[in-house]
Amino acid sequence: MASNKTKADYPGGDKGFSFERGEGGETHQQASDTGALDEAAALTTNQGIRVSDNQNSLKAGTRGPSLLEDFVLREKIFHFDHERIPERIVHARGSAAHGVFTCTDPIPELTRASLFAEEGKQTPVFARFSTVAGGAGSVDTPRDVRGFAVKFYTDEGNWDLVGNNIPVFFIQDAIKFPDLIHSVKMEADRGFPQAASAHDTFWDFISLMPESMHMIMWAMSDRAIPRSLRMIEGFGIHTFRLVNAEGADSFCKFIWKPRLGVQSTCWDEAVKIAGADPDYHRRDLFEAIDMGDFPAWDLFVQVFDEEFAAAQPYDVLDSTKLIPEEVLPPRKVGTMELNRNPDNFFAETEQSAFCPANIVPGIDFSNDPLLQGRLFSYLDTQLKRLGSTNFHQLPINAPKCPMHNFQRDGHMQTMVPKGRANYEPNSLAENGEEGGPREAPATGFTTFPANAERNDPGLKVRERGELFADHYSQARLFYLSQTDNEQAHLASAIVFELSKVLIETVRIRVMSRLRNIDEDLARRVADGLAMDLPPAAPVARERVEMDESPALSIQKNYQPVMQGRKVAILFDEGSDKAAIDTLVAGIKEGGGTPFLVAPKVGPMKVKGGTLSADGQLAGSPSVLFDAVACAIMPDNAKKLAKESAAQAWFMDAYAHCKTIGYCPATKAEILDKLGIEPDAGVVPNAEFLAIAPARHWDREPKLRLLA
Ligand code: HDE
Repeated sequence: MASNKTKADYPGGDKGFSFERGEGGETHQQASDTGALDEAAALTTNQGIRVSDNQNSLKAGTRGPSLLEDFVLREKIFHFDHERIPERIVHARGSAAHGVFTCTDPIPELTRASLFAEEGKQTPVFARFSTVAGGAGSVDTPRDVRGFAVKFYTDEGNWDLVGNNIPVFFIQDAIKFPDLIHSVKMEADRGFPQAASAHDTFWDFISLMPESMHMIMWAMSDRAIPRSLRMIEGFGIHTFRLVNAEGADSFCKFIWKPRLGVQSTCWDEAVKIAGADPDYHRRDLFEAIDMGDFPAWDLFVQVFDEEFAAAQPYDVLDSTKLIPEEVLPPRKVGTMELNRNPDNFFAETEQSAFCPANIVPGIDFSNDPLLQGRLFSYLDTQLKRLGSTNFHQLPINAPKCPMHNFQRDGHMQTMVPKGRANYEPNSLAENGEEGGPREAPATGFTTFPANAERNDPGLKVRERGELFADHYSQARLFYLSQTDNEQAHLASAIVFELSKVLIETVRIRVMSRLRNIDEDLARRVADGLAMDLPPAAPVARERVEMDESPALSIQKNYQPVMQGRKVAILFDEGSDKAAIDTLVAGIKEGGGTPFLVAPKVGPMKVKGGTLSADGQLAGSPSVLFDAVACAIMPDNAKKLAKESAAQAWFMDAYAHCKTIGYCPATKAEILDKLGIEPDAGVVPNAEFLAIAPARHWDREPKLRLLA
């Protein structure tokens, strides 16, 4: 049968092969391969056999059955059938990039870790950001915690700092992790909802686990709906230990702070982004790096000793507690810049294997029972996912410093060790043979000897530290440290989530816990649900009052800078190019990215030339941008006023409290008719650039009934 493909239809068709249609209609593929085809250009099987025809399987006659001997077909389909590997049970949806960590403020007095030894010392890194609950194909903007995992390829081995964008966690002990994750994932019988915590089983579990209340405050806050992965903080969460060259130790928490500041979306915006661009965060990270706008974070440490720890009203081994920055100011040690996208998503992002147990000399663990459980889990999970104990040999996981030992064989072994020395000690060197590596007592990793607390008799128990029982003090600290607007977002998020909970007793139980955090919060949630407030739940340990921590608020620390922001300009036929050019230049000058939106994408005639849009109006809703402006002629504005995509464009920007820059025709024909009144953030184009990246939250009460 004739194929109707021609050379141009085939990728690589211009690289030496030509596909020609034969006379009379039958196809024959004619390779311009005279044997001189270079190695890279020739398509081969996995055995290196050159493939002459990649379009047709081998058949017994033109219309006959396919033949089993077709090893080209069989190999190709066999490999395809096995392309998927198990996705991560948590953090399945992720995006990653390569970069470099530069030590800016060495801390040799605290740690012998080589990456912190000298100013200017550079260490390659690979960072992967993720959501927790959804599958690998789920959307990027659900309400969820974001994973923030960094692999440092140090010259003394790999160190993985596997953290989140929230400094505390839901549970105190690893033994509860499978329960937590089962409860938040899609429900077991129905397979929904995906990537969402707003359902019965999650809130049922949470309501029965008062230790989760602090984390719930964070998860219901705007932290859980970030604007960009480039604008999230990162936290190692657990207390770790630093050990210096003399063997002296200190405790330490790790914190990443984004150079672009922390910024979040609002809930309505996050929901709409999920529809407009399910890959929103992945695309944002990829495009920023691709255009050379490299995201950067500063790494800080909070360093303390046993005495400090003993003086706090909480246990530093409890992962549901943080150390307020105002109490213990973080100290900067270096900067991470992500500057290279992976070449291949599967080989790098998907196969990257992080493990909190990967530490280097100078860093050690604490007895945090959540951390201790993680030390087991990750290695185990890699074997399941990557299928071999040799997963460390994959390029993305391999250390960049020398690595040799006597571990041998196993599935997919890629190393080819020479000689007989596969055991230690051996005396083969005395026989003139290769003896292999030896222990390094002076420079090798040695575990810090402290075990439990000094006065702990160390009996085997299934118990928690006394202070672990205070579940509410820090939840209250977080809530009270937020702005009024942030508190309203938080209360509204709980109302939204509980409104999706169908079991009434669960809602009631959650409210009974909220009363122990803050009466006002509990009242707002009860009002939002139109339910009565239940009595407060009994508490295991009385709350202590803590000083507010402004560092916990996004809005109190927000710096409206253009750097790293994406700003859209809507235009149409006949628009004034000079006005658009001015806006574009101003956005670029501030380090932002302009994006032209028009009803059509092709080149359009405008006053002063032609312009092509970067995106079509219906496919480029304003939720995808940080701020919007426009330059439209009166007739076109009249036309656009009837277009629902244009109406939604402005209404959403307004409702999401963004800055809107307007031209006279847009104001008269569109904004006025939509009821969008000028305010501090709805301004003529001439005033737009100065305030573009700001969010105008004081507009919100006019637009939305918040709890
Ligand atoms: Fe994880 N976690 N986790 N986790 N976690 C995994 O390891 C686990 C916890 C975190 O981009 C898994 O390779 C247990 C806290 C990140 O590839 C698994 C417990 C924090 C990532 C696992 C926790 C994290 C993971 C799944 C309770 C913040 C993604 C796939 C003790 C400090 C890393 C994998 C990446 C991934 C287990 C709790 C962060 C199953 C048992 C707390 C960022 O091993």
